[in-house]
Amino acid sequence: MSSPEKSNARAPDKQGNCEDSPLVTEQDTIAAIATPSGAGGVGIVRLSGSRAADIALHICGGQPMQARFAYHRRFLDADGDIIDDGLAIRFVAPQSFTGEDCVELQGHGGKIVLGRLLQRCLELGARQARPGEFSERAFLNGKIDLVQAEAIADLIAANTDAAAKQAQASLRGVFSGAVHQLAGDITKLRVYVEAALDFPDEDVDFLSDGSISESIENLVAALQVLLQQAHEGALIQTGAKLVLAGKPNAGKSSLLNALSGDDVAIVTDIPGTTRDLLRQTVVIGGVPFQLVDTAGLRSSHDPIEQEGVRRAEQAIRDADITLLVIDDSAPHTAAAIVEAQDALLVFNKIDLSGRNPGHFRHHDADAIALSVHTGQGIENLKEKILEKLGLRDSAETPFSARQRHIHALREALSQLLTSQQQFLSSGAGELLAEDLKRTHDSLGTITGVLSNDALLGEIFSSFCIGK
Ligand SMILES: Nc1nc2c(ncn2[C@@H]2O[C@H](COP(=O)(O)OP(=O)(O)OP(=O)(O)O)[C@@H](O)[C@H]2O)c(=O)[nH]1
Ligand SMILES: [Mg+2]
Repeated sequence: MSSPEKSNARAPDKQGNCEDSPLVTEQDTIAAIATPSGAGGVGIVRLSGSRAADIALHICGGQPMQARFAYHRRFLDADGDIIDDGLAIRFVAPQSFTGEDCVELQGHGGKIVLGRLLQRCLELGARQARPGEFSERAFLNGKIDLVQAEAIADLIAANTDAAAKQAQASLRGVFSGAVHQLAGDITKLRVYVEAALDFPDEDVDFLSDGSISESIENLVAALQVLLQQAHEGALIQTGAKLVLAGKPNAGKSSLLNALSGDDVAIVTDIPGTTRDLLRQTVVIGGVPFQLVDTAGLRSSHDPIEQEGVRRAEQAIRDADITLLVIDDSAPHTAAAIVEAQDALLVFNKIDLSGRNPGHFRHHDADAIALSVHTGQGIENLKEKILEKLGLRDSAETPFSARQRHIHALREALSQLLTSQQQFLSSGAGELLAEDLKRTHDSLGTITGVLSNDALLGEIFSSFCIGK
């Protein structure tokens, strides 16, 4: 069970406005198997809600349990037959993960045993929990905010060390803390602006003393840093899509094999070997990448190859980063490079062309010279990929984030920049006050200070059951 250090969210009312509303108490008691399906040494059934203790008391043969003590108990069915034996631990509201009365029944990790134990909980009046419902209740009861709830799911889903470490940081409240700090600074500025508007007859003209412009500038800078960190934090969680594109025979499939350290793609010296997209997950610098190998780009009358090229072009449009692989041992023209736009150019086969390995600039584009055959330049390529995505060192990214947070931060930044421009050109405090409020509201959606049922449904439905 997670116990976040910070608790910032308030329970939202029906309009989704959370400030100063009382704790939400759900009346029904939920139950779920909290451990993964399959065999395990221990399996846990979790109960949360006002009847949790009562239901557990029945299952455990009526012997009372003090909160936060582990009791060795027999778990009984309706006829008094033993389903299993194990540990029962009771948590009393609000000192539990969900903020409600909770019980954990820790038995043996078998499908049948846990299924019967859950069934008994349902017979005694509990309801099967929906995916993420325990975390949702923790959020609604103000135990964790939305970022922390999302971090729990990200921590469970993490498949690299960096992703797990950063999700853990968000769960501790590192990201939320940064958002609150920024929201606090905006509040101070709003108070200052409102005061200046309310007392226009004061000797000092607050609106033109320069401190407002300075504060907005500082806020913009802080928001830009947070946005960059969130961008990195999201990429490390979800991974980036990297597409290998280029003319037939350039060595795209060979590079896919080299980066994944596996012989996943067919390589031949026949141009047009790869016809379809081939995907492979590879970790580079702690960041998971989905590598996509594509059909060589050329015009063809073969309908299969035409479709392959169409898919390749679509993959390039969807990519976070594209490597345009060029055969440096064959004649290549600037045309291929123009096509690349902001792709990273990879000049392959330098074992034949004799070019030095490593980074160089080519027609104002970043280029890497390498040889898949000798391995020279491959490390330079990995570094450049991370640098291009703003991920020089994944270990320095302070927290995990999601696309939802990035959208909200972008919105907040654009509102702030608009307010800055308007204020500089007109000096009108009323408009500034309004824009600052909107910026504040955008930040509020991140931690869930402002939220609605649709958003919550979308977030929590993607959780696993029992969390
Ligand atoms: N000498 C040399 N040959 C290479 C290198 N990389 C790839 N090749 C050769 O180039 C040929 C084409 O390689 P592939 O990886 O199949 O090229 P591709 O870009 O995937 O080609 P298509 O699938 O046809 O689009 C093969 O014979 C590879 O062995 C390299 O670094 N040096
Ligand atoms: Mg290929």
